[in-house]
Amino acid sequence: MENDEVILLDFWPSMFGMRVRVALAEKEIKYEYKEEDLFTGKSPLLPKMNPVHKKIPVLVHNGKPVCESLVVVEYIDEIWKDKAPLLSSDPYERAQARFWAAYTDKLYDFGTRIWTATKEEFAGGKKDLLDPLKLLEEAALGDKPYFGGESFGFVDVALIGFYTWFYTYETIGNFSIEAECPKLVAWGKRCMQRDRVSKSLADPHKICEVLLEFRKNRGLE
Ligand code: GS8
Repeated sequence: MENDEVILLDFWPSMFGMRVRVALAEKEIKYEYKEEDLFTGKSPLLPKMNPVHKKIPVLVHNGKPVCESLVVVEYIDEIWKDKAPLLSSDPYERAQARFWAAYTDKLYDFGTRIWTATKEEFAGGKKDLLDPLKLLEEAALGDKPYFGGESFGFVDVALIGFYTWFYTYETIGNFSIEAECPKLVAWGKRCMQRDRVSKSLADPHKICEVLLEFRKNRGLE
């Protein structure tokens, strides 16, 4: 384990990549970060390591690739199981966590609809994003500090990258997620107080800046 070679193929604003970065940080695993600049093109390594989807993130552990962010996070949790467990030892709690983590994937398309929308399209997109966020807040988080209860875990890892995009969705869509989902935003702030989490994430303002530039270039602003 000590001499393991761990490489992460990633792209800085990716909420999926952020899941893996956070999981590795929680486990205090040293790794080599390789940026795949998806704005300008992929390196030949990416399709080699992920021939099916050709997407980041890919974790390359001792030369062997593991793909799909949630699969990677589970793999990390299993391999480095002695430190900071992310999934519960209880099978039912594990099943619930996997269910909600998979549910967070939905947010990607709804979020993308906001930053690729024309101003006229925002209204519908806003509700499409807020509805699943409200459901996550009410049905999965409730009054707990973290989704799994008292400690930071699998669903928190799955969702926290999306939290860094909230600022972009709100700025471009001109609405407040905090006004609609106060407990969820309080959860995000709580997670950000963990150094291992906040240091692994992209800067929300930088994400927004890049996306506003994209919109300007496409004539959407
Ligand atoms: C999604 C990864 C993904 O969309 C996962 O790992 O959880 N279900 C996958 N990766 C994007 C970057 S994030 O927007 C990607 O690599 N896109 C490149 C492409 O589509 O060619």
